Order: sequence, then C-alpha cells, then structure tokens
Amino acid sequence: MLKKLTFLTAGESHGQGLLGILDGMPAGLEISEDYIGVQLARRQLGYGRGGRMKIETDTAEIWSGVRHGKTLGSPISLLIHNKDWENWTKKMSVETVEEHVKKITLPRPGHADLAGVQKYDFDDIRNVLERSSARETTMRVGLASICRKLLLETGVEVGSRVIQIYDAKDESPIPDNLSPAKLNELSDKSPVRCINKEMEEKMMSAIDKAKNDGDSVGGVFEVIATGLPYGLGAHTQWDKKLHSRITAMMMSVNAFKGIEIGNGFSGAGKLGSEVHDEIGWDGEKYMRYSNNAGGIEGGMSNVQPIVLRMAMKPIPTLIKPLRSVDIATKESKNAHKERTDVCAVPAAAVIAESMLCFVLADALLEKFGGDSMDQLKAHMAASAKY
Ligand code: EPS
Repeated sequence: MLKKLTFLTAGESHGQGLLGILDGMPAGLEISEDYIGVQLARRQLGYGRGGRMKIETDTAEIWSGVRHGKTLGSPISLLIHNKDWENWTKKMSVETVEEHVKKITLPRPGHADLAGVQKYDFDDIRNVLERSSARETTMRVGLASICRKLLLETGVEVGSRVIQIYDAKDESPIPDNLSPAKLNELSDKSPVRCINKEMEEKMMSAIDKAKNDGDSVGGVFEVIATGLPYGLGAHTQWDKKLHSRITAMMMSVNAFKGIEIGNGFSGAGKLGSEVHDEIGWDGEKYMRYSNNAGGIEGGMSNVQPIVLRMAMKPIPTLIKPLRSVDIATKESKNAHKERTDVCAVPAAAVIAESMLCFVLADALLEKFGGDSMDQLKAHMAASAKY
C-alpha cells in the first residue's frame, strides 16, 4: 500500500536480532540512532508487559543509508540485537544441534500457531510463533521513526493515547489545541498512556485483575496527526485513497482487529446533517465547524487532524490457557504457555503511530516528490495548500 517507500523486516523473536530496510527516503534528512532509540523505548513501556521487556533495551544500529548524520537517498538499514538471544542459542540455532529440542505441539487459540503449522507442514509450533510474535513490531517502530522525522521536518506531528483497556473507557475528548507532541508528552507519562487519571487507575486495575486470573486484556487507542496539507491520497482510484492505505497498514499489525476513522461506527447511527463537517471561511482560509470525518474526505487529507481509533484484541497467550489439541497426538489438552504480556495496548498505540508515519511520509513524498529534503520542502512551499 506504500507508493514511494518500501520496507521489509526480518527476524525471529528469539533469534539473533531484527533486520529492517527502508528504501525511498530522500537524501539530507537528519537522523541518528538516538532519535530512533527514543521511539523504540516508547514501544517497550506500558503497564502489563511481561518479562521480555525487562531483558531488552532496544537500540537500533544504522547499517547503511546514512552518512555524517544525514540520509543518502540509498536504502537505510537497521539492526536491532535481541539480548535474549544468549538464552536461546541452542533452541534457535541456525545450524542443526545435537541436543534434543522439545517441540511445541499445543496451538494457542487466537495465535498464528494452528494455521501456521498446517500451512507450512511443520510439526513444531515454534517455527511459526517466532515470527508471528509481536517482537517484529520493534523493527517497524525503528524504521517508521525515520518517517516520523521526515514528517516532523515538514510540520506533521503524530501522537496517540489509550482510551480503553478491557471495560475501562476514557470517554473524555482530547483537550482543545493539544498538539500530538503534547499529547504524547502527557500519555507517555502514564503507565497505560491514558491522559485521564481516574480512568488510568481503572485501566491498571483491569490489568491487575487479568494478571491475577492468568488472563489478558485488549483495548482501544486513538492516533492523531496534524499539520497535513490538502490532498494527500486521491479520490480517483481505490488504492489511492488515503484511508484505504492507512487501514491496510494498520491491519497488518498483530492483534489489531478494528479501525475507525473519525466518528466511524457512531456516525452510522446518526443523520447526515449531524455527521458532516460544515465548511466556513475565516477570512483567510476554509475552516470546519467539526471534524467528524477524522481529517479525510474522498480519500484525501482535508487539513483537519487525522483521527483514528484502533481496537486491539487481548493477547492470545494465556497463563491460564484455553482448550486446544496436541498436533502430534490429537489429544485434547490445554494450549501452550509462553512468557507473555497481560496487556500490550499502550505499546500498540506507539506501533499504530508508527504505521501512520509510514503512510503519511509516503503520501507526502507521492504528492510533493523530491530526491532531497530541500527539494521536498521547496515543492511543498511552492504548492502545498493548508
Ligand atoms: C514482544 C516480545 C515477546 C512477547 C510479546 C511482545 O517476547 P517473548 O516471547 O520473549 O516474551 O513479550 O509478544 C507476544 C506476547 C506475542 O504473543 O507475540 C515485544 O517485543 O513486543
């Protein structure tokens, strides 16, 4: 769904590490390992995470595409080591090993396990779960932080907050004039990335309860982007529409099960006159009396903030596992238990920001083009409408 950028990630959860390549970025963008590290650290946070995040301190090494602190226009590649690898050298060895390595044969309902072993003719679920683990999102956040930097330099900010964990819902709106950067400043301080203190506590209690019960919880988070000019995306073809591009990217993230753009589902039960955002003129530019559309009309950005809401299902690895069947013997048994998170919704919001960064940087490059940041900025200065 990306038009100008391409990215690939590789790596198993308990392999040596993660590799990523981002191609199509213009030259001259200032970027550093420290900048990328800040975003990686945000992804590691959140109340309800499991033991793995205590082991890792994710840092990305830039292997190519950057010289003297600036991008070269060539493919940018990142390497993130798994610290946990040292505990898995036998179980995850590239070479064959003499020792017996126990196979995992009890598929977890909700995970990729059963469909994966059936698809690839595996008799060991580890061959699937290593890659289907959300560990892979580390590299997405790493690569997307380079897109985030491009957006920042062109006046686009992306932020997020958690609005629901299990049944604890924060129904308060984002305070007026709170920029995405300020929103992140506030939400990053909260263990659940919720800016409403009362609901924060309820969310944490929901996580505690699920933890005590050997269960897991999902939730909903909101992602916003501001500073976009008119016309990213296009109304002219199905795959050019900005919201279809955003949706495809979002839905590629593990455990994301629903997306709402603007007032989404709630708009379906209202009248057209209640939903559509009336247009005004403030003497210099068009303005809107509301933003129910969430910043996208006809598949194009309309200068209003992009507002998305994503639903994340509860993580399928459960300490009190569900019923399953042993793929070796076909006996009924409980599903495999693997170290897991009780809740990863706060981290998922950071991952969703990252997916939005990919799409918006790509759409900006598609509309304005340029091989260098200077060219991109000059093209925007010449023709971007706000
Ligand atoms: C994750 C790494 C994983 C899990 C989690 C997210 O590491 P490990 O399996 O070693 O604990 O903590 O992934 C899942 C719960 C899952 O089901 O995929 C990470 O880096 O975010």
